[in-house]
Amino acid sequence: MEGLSLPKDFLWGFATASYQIEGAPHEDGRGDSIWDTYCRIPGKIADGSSGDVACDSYHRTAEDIALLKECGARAYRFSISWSRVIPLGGRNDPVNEKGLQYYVKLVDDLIAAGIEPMITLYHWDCPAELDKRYGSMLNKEEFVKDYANFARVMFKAMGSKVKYWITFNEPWCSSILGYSTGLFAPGHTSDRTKSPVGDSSREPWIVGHTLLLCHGTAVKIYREEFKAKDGGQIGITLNGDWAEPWDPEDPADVEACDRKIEFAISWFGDPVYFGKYPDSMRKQLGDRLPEFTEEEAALVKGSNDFYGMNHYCANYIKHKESEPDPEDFTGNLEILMENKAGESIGPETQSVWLRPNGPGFRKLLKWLSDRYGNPTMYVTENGTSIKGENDLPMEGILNDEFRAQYFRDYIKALAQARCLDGVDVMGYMAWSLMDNFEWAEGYITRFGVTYVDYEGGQKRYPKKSAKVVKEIFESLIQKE
Ligand code: PNW
Repeated sequence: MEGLSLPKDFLWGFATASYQIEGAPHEDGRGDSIWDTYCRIPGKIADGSSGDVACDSYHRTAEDIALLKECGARAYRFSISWSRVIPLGGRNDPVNEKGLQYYVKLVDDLIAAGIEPMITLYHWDCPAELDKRYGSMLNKEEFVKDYANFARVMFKAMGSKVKYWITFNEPWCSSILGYSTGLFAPGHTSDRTKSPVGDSSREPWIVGHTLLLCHGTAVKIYREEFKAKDGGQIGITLNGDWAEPWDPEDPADVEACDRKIEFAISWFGDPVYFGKYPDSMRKQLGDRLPEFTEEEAALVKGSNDFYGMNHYCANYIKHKESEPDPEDFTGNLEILMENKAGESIGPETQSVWLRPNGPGFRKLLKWLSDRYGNPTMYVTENGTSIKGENDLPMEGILNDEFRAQYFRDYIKALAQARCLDGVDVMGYMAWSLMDNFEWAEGYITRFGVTYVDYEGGQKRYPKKSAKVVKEIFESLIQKE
């Protein structure tokens, strides 16, 4: 990484999410989330598993913190299980002091260990009761108030200690995977072979709108009631892949690349920075995409103190000649792994959607920085699975050179974006601190820099990549 460096106060570490690591689904009064109920539906999770035990982090925060120290992390991004803190979820429902104290102690212990906590308020585990009561995110009037109450409970409990708040992790996934493809909880889709309810032509756009209003409302609360005394920052984390044209000579493919990123990222990014949805989305979706009232637009516009970026891979994009399908959420295009010349965008991994392509990370950082006026950015997730990793013996899993190379390529791309392209990226959280419950793929797919032995009492063993990430940052970060 010759000639590249990162500033002294660059924040780096690892990320996890509550449902993926905690286990203890009924302990100390925790209520069900939509992932608890979803996992109970036969056929939804590839290996028939659930997050009931996962990494058992509810009982092992001391081990997790020791692991973070060993990995050299400066920061730890984790999320709050809303139904641990407010088991039924609503604004008039009781707060579960024991559940709340789990997170207060985690934050205290992290700080005592010299590790900066970065909190995601919502990483997909919506209290199941809110879905039952009123359809959760499909009902913006109710859901915004309940989310706002939850956010305020958290700001009050630990605002003086936590300097980085993320309102939502990847609203695209909540909306599209939860309400269009039906791959994630609550599993709505128009495909009646998969779900008895859902309308993929409308619901994802309604859900996205609700999430934006929740974000705007939480940020307003934080800024009005907490920011001055607590001095922290708040933002939303958006996910999206880089897009390369299938045929670089075809202007329609080149244009489709921007449209792809707009449908994935600017769907949320444009309202947060400009107070409106992208024109490309309005054009294709018409009145199926909700309109912002003036008041809503004002609430959402300017609501990021920083840009939270989750990024994993790149795709080739080919435009379509046909009229867009009402269920289309991509921007009416084809997403391909090979270009016109038959070149692969990157090697296969265990995740069908994930093909590593380091240079694409640099390009997307620049694309986002240009579009949103050079905001301060924190990469809040980046990492990879490895094809067949789970079938290897333990020694093979620990020697994860493929993942180590991924991190070399991607962190180099980040340093280039910062040093050569002027992107103000100030943090990086690798996904993930440890192998964990990979949603619909269960435990088959591993993303950790630490091996978790699910048969051996959830014991943790750092892989090669943990050491490599540490070495990369130690060599890149300026000493003076
Ligand atoms: C992210 N896709 O999810 C999540 O934030 C993590 O919880 C998750 O474990 C990690 O990435 C790895 O999957 C994604 O289908 C899930 O494009 C699916 C997609 C993207 C991100």
